[in-house]
Amino acid sequence: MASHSYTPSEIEPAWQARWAREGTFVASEDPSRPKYYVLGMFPYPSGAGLHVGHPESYTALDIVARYKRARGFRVLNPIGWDAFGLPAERAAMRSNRHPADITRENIANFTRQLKALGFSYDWDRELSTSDPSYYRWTQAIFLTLYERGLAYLADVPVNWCPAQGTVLSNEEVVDGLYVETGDPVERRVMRQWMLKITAYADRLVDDLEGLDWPEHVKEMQRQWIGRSHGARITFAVRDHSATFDVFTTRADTLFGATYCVLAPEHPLVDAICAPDQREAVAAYVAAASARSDKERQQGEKDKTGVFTGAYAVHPLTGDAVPIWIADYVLASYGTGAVMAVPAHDERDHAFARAFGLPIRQVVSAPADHDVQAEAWTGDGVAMGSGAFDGLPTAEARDAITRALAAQGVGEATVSYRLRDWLFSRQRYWGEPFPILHKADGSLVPMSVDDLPLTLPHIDAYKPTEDGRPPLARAPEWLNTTVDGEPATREMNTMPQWAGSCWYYLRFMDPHNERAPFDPDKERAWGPVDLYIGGVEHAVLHLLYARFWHKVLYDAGLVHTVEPFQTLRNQGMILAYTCRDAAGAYVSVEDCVQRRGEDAPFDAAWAGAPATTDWFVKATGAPVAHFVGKMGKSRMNTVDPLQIVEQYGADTLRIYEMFMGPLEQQKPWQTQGCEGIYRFLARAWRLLVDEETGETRLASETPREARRALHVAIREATDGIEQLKLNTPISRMMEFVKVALPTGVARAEAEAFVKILAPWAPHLAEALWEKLGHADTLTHAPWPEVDPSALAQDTVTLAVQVMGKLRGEIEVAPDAPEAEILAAAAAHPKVAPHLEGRTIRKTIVVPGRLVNFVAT
Ligand code: ANZ
Repeated sequence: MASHSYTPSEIEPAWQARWAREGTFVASEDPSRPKYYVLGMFPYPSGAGLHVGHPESYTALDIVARYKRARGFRVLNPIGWDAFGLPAERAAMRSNRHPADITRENIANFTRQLKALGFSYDWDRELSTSDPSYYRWTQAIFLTLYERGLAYLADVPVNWCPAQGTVLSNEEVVDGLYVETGDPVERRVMRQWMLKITAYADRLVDDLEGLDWPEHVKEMQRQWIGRSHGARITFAVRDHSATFDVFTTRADTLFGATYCVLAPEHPLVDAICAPDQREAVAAYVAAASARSDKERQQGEKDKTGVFTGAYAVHPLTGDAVPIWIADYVLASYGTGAVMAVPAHDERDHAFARAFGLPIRQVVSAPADHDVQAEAWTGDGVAMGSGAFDGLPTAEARDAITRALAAQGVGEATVSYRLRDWLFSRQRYWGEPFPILHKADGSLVPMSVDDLPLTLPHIDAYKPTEDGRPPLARAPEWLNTTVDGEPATREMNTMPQWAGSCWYYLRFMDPHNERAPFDPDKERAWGPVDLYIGGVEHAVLHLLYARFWHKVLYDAGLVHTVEPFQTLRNQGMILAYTCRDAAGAYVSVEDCVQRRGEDAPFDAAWAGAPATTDWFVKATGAPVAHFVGKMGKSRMNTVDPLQIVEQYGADTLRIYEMFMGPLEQQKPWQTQGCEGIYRFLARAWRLLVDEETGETRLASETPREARRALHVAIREATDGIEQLKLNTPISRMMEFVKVALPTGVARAEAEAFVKILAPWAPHLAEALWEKLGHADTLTHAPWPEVDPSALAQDTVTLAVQVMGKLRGEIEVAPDAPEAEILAAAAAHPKVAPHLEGRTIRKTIVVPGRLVNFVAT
């Protein structure tokens, strides 16, 4: 090896140290410059450390950050830790160490790893949600919500996991089991903190319009909120003072309502139940309580239910309508009661068939459609509906709603699937609630000046023997006084979502000790211009953060209605995986592919079916080889630091981008780093004489090299602007290949180093230094494309006869049409096809093709 060859292990740590020493990436607050705020969803500092999936979005964001600096922006590119949460608490339980200690160690490990990758973070702004100097303000923002009437205590049915001693969110429960541990989950009514996110439902839907987000993410949010326009209709109970409301989107079908259904949890169930039905109803309600909402809605075909013995009065006809209880009606949606129209609703149809209830058609259906056999759910014209007969569905819906409103028994209304947010957890490692309970049951919020309310030390991080949350283990903390009277603190803590609801705001002003952030700083930096994270956060994190942001907007603390202007998702990085005949995972590195003789690692691509010509090297036992998720238990994770050691951080960064478009899933293949490394070593040799270490510059740049460079500048610029960060790498590779034999002059050398910098910042800095610059290239202006350099000496045109490709010609880019046509017609493969024919028409598409229409 020549003594001055490309050596990332020397270049990279040196430049990382220098950037840190010189504060190169400390965010400039210079108001005369435009701002740009890039943010990656901050990591949870797990015990496993970074894997190669993490740097994907971080590299993309770092490329944008470095580009924007070169474009004269002041850039905010911060990093922090989403540090509260269950895994640290579980690790604490296992080892009986404080979760804060475990978290600190994990953060130190993540920090070391991230720093080795050369991201241009402003480390001065690092924050951790579990740090009292941070969660003090999470508590303060909770008080803002409380003061605005958006936080309240309520007795709510919750998913209770006895084994973990905590409630779980609906998303954490699948088939009655906690997804993380497989422990059974039951439903219980418990007093919990709720946040009134439903008060923001409309704005959370409507404001999606103005956001540059992937459409599927917006749609998932809309679905989650589930806004539905319909009517509320009041039914009186016959021989009873009670009434109940139903929610329907099809008021036009009111005359087809042949029975009503209350959810098993509906408050009227007991009151209206006929004495002889009481026992059956009670048994049904008890059985239903064991089934989750999801299970209840799934049993499409086998509908269950029970008659109450009571009847409702039809609001327009006065007919008696039997009232049933059935768990296909959810207590938590609409009003928890429906008018059932079996002729026009599939669920009602199945139920009516099962229980022999009448099916009455009130909307015209196609002639061959029999509503007794199958519900007609489409639109039509009202029939069997008295004065409303003949009205098309939409009009009938409005007319019937108006008629009901006139009688005071109905109105147009909107229903939402979104529920208020259950905001407390029976856990230790979360933010304590800054609220005191007095003996008389009243609540006293703490003063912001008394925050943070820090977590007490406890002897074990698990629920008490009698099932109370872990904080019940700290009685001296729990029992306190307020205004001289005894009071107790909350035993619950906030969910992990809390800290991530506003961290992007704290990054704007991370050391503020008087407020969560200074509104002036928010005006200077907000909103986040580019936010990147995994699609798994498409709903909850993004919805919760948008909700808090809007509350802060209403409180006058932030100046935009939305926190994240542009959002992109990164695709998951997959990994080649091996499993033996017994189904056990085997490390890919221990396996080999054999086709007759030993073959090197195969370049099979994503989506390829499992191949079976793979074997364990040591034993020769066959294994299945396929592309799957990366995970420790699958023995296929790749440690980024190992790649850094082997090839350098610049190679890792480029490989992460070179694998494919950001949003796509793609399999990691360490061997792919080889080619990237060779490219970077070549880029080094383009500008450095490896024998002497001297800078290598030509007096002039050959035309082809200059052209390749400007193509690369164009692609790099457009690529970053559009977040297409893989293709510019190929253009840079082409440039280096063309330029290497001759070398390039200073102007081209500098321009190349500048566009290389976002992808391979260490190498670029080292080359910039070789080119004689004393300062970092961070603020060196981004190069402009020279259109004249892009011009080609000749262009290739396809020549067609009657649309059929017959040959190709090379012409000057500005050749006159007559010349092009003459050259095309004379082409030896074209001429025979024109012989003896008359040319009726000629088509010339400049730069692309010539077509002769001949008969
Ligand atoms: C009568 C009717 C007739 C209905 C018809 C539909 C078709 P979306 O669009 O999702 O809002 N519904 C109302 N509350 C319910 C609850 N708590 N549990 C289960 N189903 C409920 O759906 C609204 C429709 O879902 C409502 O309109 C109601 O059935 C049912 F031909 O009322 B409809």
